[in-house]
Amino acid sequence: MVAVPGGEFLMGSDAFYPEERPVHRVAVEGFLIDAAPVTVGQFRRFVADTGYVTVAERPLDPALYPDADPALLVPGALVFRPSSGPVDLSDYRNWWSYTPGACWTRPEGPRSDTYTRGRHPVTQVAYEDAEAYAAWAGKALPTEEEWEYAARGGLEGKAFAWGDELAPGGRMMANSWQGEFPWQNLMQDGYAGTSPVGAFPANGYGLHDMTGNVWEWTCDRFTGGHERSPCCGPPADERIPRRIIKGGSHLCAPSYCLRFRPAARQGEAVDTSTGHIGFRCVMRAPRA
Ligand SMILES: [Ca+2]
Repeated sequence: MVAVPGGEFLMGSDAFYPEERPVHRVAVEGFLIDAAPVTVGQFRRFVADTGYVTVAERPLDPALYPDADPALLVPGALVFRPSSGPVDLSDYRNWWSYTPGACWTRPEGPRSDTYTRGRHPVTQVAYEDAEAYAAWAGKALPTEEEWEYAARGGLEGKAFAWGDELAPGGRMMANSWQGEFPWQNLMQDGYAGTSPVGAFPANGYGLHDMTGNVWEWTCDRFTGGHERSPCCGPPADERIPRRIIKGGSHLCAPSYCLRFRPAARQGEAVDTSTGHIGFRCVMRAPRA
């Protein structure tokens, strides 16, 4: 883990999406934070130690999903599938599909695996899965304020975790999506999906993959009412509580969804597991 010194910072951004406004000054106490998202390998040790079964691996209770097709009430998760060409960008179903059998060991469904992805961020983890891992590790999930403060790496008011330029000197600084979403993934950053943690430069605090690669759960409830960006997944079901996710992912296309930035935020339903959401943990000093 990396020690992040306490201090004040400008949180949010007035330059991008409404849910990030207004910029406001926030004070944060020092804390420790994982240098990278929790990996598949680390999550594997947690499951081996505890026998934990993730939300995506459990049967769904029909009482909780009265409107759902019973055929879909089987264990599974949301899987991204690129379209074969341009599609209606307002309909998430053009690239997201609920896939029976998809889970953290099989992120794209039963025919996929993670044998070569031990150092990639774990995905297909719902909020309570992240919480359970954190508790096992003797850690906690970050608040949104802690997360954004850490992601900024000591820079003040910059668009990205490394400054204001998207690709300084032509260098890709995070795993996002280059090309036309959701069909043309040019992979100028070298990766079509997730990437091994640490494949991109660390920020000013020595933290890797704070932005891009996978969105990360925070412990803060999302109470805003903004329209969810369809690239990030299904629209909110008001009956399901939401938590704030931060950092954007390998599916963030600058032409469509410029959210691999410290200020970017979305509200994610706590029961959602997808291939572009993971998490990292923090440790706080005990209060006297
Ligand atoms: Ca990429």
